Amino acid sequence: MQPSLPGAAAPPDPRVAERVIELRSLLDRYNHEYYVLDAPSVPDAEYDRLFGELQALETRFPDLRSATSPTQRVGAAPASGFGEVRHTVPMLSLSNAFEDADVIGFDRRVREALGGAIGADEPVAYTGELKYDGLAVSLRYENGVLVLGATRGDGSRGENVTANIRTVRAIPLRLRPTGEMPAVLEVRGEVLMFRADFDRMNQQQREAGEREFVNPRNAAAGALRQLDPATTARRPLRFFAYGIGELSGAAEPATHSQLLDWLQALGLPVGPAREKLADPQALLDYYRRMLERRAALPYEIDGVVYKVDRRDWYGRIGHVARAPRFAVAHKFPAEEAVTELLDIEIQVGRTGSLTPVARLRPVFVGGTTVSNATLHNEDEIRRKGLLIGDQVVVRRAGDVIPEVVRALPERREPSEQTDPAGFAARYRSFTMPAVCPVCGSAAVRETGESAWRCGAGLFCSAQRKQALLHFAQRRAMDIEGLGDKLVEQLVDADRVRSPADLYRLTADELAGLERMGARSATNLLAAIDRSRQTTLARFLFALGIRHVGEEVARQLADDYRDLDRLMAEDWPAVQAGKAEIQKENARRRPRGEALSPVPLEGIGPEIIDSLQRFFSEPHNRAVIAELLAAGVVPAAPTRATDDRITPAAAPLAGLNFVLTGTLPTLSRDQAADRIRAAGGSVVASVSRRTHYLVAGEAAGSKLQKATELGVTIIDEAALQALLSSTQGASGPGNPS
Ligand code: I6G
Repeated sequence: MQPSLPGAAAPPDPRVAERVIELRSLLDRYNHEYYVLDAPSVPDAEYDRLFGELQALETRFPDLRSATSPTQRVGAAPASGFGEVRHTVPMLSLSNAFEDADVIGFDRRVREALGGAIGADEPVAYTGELKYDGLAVSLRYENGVLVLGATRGDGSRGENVTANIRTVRAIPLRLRPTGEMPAVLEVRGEVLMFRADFDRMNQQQREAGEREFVNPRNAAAGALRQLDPATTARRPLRFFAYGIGELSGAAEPATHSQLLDWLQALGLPVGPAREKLADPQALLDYYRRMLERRAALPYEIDGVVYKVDRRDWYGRIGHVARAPRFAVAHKFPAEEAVTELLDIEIQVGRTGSLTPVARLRPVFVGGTTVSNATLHNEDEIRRKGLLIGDQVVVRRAGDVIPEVVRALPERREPSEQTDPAGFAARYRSFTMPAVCPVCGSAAVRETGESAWRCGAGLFCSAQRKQALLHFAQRRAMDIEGLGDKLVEQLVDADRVRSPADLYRLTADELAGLERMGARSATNLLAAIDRSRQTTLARFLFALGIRHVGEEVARQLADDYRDLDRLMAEDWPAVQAGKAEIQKENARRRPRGEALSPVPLEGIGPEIIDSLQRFFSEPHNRAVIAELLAAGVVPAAPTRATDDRITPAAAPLAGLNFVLTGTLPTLSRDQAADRIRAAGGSVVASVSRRTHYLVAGEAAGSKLQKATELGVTIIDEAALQALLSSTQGASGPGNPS
């Protein structure tokens, strides 16, 4: 029975009341699919439409209102402060492990505490969970209804933030009925903000000229402490449950993994990467796997948590101070550190972009020593108010290039106010140079672009070096051994001006270079020779055409299958033809008529423009001619349907895939490689021609589009099953 707001009376028409109940249950279901199952089945617009309908009915018939209605999340008026909440079961903190040895020690202490309850060689089973970087809260449900939300505070007393907690759509206002509904259940977990939501929110702050938030954790904490719940409601908060406090009126699950499953069944979001781990070695393996996945997760984590799985052992294992001895947080290396900005230099990129790079006092962060970090562009430097000489926060997350996140102006000494001369001697502002620091050509900033560019193209030796490195990289022509030191020498000595010159190098010439013995020279020449046999896709990617990444190159190769055809293309005509078909399809779509296939789908006007510009440049055509004359053979792609490929070798022949979100074990590149190896195609965007959308965690708009178009959505496990099928697969049926 749902509690009603005071003054509720019998509904005027039973059909209205029925519709209100139906709408609430639909909206609860869609919320659950979105936040708990991570698999939305309707687009946001549909949710908003139903929400609007419910709101309208509740406004017209106030007696039908209910405190647990999805429309009643922002109910309370702004408060003047937060009341205090005493936690009946204390909210514990976790002790930390930093080294492998700490984890081994944790397991040893658990075993010692268990004494005779476990055999000498019998392993203790644990659960591994992610340690989300957010704010711990306790949610009290009475008879399935959320009645209280509190912060952790000092573990014994926190603040009553119920009105704000109610605005978090990931937190159910009512638990889903599953078996016994507990009379009291206190759910413990973390309120956090996803990275993409945080970036979007900061973008809005910037556009509104407001202060930006420092990081997702601070933004989440700040949002929960707003006195006006309407403000909290505008902040995109999420929640993951990881434990319980008080429980009565239902049996307590015997293990922590069962507890997490139960919480999820009750409608609470539980973190996805939880695993049962059999022994200390499994704990360490889990740590390393999660560390690798860290940067790809849609939210920040600062480590993993191991807990003894059997809950009936907790009493016996006990606590030290405020931390349980049956659990430990294994922390990842910090991703942020403070150091000094020594200077700002300019790096010239492959396409001439001039990127300011921070030279830093070396600092250990994210597991390595960092002494350079990108500053992106001059607007970013200005926005962050950086001065050379500042103390700055540096961030290195996973394999991502380190970046300067912000300055710490509060640490500037002397102060500009009290000692302007001393300040000017100590801190300098940065201005973009008017010329390219490498070749001296004028630097230009095109309208609408944030980057300055050196316009000299391949006449600029820095661009030439970058272009050669791009050409030789593994995913392009794959010339092993042609690294930056070598390219630098070859370009500086003017021995290599274009990629075609690489194919004219001799062993004698190479052997004269620094760090190049006769053996390395022979190996390099062999690698250069091997690269002559390549694919059209790799060749197109290697040319370094602006906006033509690997995926686009592959699609061009698939569609044209021949370099001459591609080079002879009339790009403005392609552009016009595409626009015409898209317009016609837009007319047909609402009428439900069959749509015409769009040529080069997913390749937009910016890319087509770039292709037009590249191929109309005589210099580029000359380089291609020289490469072909030097014996480079860009082979047409083998059609998955070619009779040389048997169905067993190409189970995914003729099928189009789109990948989205984070898959549990494969990176998107790995998944794409496997699909292609099995004869399938991977394209960037979802269309009616897509057969499967492979969706992982935090899939976004592609998932929504696939749902709208009725494309079959599968997870990684289903993809693996398709990959391992030896029958010629037929599509799931939706596209023709
Ligand atoms: O099981 C857990 C997962 C994640 C946790 C936890 C956590 O922090 C983000 N934190 C605590 C304090 C406990 N378990 C007890």
